[in-house]
Amino acid sequence: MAKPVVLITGANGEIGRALLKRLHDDGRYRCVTVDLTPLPEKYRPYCLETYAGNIMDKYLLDQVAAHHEIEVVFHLAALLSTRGERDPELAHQVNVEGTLHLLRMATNQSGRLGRAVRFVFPSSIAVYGLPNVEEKARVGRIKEEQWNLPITMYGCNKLYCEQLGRYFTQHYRQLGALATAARLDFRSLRFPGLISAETVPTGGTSDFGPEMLHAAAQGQPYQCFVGPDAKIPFMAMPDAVESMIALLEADRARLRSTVYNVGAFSVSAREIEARVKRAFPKAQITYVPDAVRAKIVDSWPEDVDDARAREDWGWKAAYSWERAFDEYLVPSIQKRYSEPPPPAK
Ligand code: AKB
Repeated sequence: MAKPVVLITGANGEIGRALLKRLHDDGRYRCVTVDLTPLPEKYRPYCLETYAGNIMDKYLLDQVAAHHEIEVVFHLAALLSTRGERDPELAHQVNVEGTLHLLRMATNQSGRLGRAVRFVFPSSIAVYGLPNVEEKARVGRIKEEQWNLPITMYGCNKLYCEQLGRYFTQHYRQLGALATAARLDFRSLRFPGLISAETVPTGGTSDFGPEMLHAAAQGQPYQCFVGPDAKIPFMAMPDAVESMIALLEADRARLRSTVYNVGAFSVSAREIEARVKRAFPKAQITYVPDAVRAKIVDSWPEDVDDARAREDWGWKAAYSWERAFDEYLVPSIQKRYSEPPPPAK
């Protein structure tokens, strides 16, 4: 039997590259990618086909769907929280209208295939909006239904798209001839801040964690844009990728929800600094909080309660804070920055 075709949007981003490599090593899927920017040479052999284009381009998406029997979508393309505050309308277009195009395309594809296309959507802790740091400390590990009051456009977009996905899965076209056609199978995870040894994120507000580490590893000084007590949950990139695959492959009948928190560890900027300095003693880290970005981080929960994901599909992070640093981040990052850069193309 032919291996299922997986469509990855935003494949050239942080999560996309890690996911592509993981799926390639796994060997059970064939990947088709869409990203605004062409994939670097290194990642092309991992793909059946790559498209450079915009998810706002419905014609492009129809073309992709016409050429491939897509059975799975990982819709990763998004404008993150800080970038979204700089241009909220653009964030809405990309994050909401772009997602709507993908949901429609995948729904049509489900109809054509006669079975539900599985649609995996990374949501975020940005969907939460705590009113102040006292409430944040009081709540501690937040449950999916608590404080769904985001203070960023990105958070609003993610929260709404979770609902759109649920709607497409359960209710879309409930009237008329298509009422009984195969629907979409939408599954989403709320990610904490992600830390990768291979890539530095751009446009996010949880970026202070990975930026601090990557700056230290390159011997560069770092000015942290939140105060030392700012605390949110984080996850190592390999766990983020594993969680998406585990949710994709979970038995539908066991899923009680279309939205799941996934957690790993929770640390403050000061704790990251201390750990970074253990690995890179010459690191120069100062704190120059940016009022808006610090406020966004303060509105995000200190930690997430991921009991539902553990119960429904057996989620458990492999990387604790110590293990993430000792076995993944520090060794990989040291290797990465000691290697000569790849030749310019
Ligand atoms: C961001 O900072 O915007 C993202 C997120 C927490 O979803 N990394």
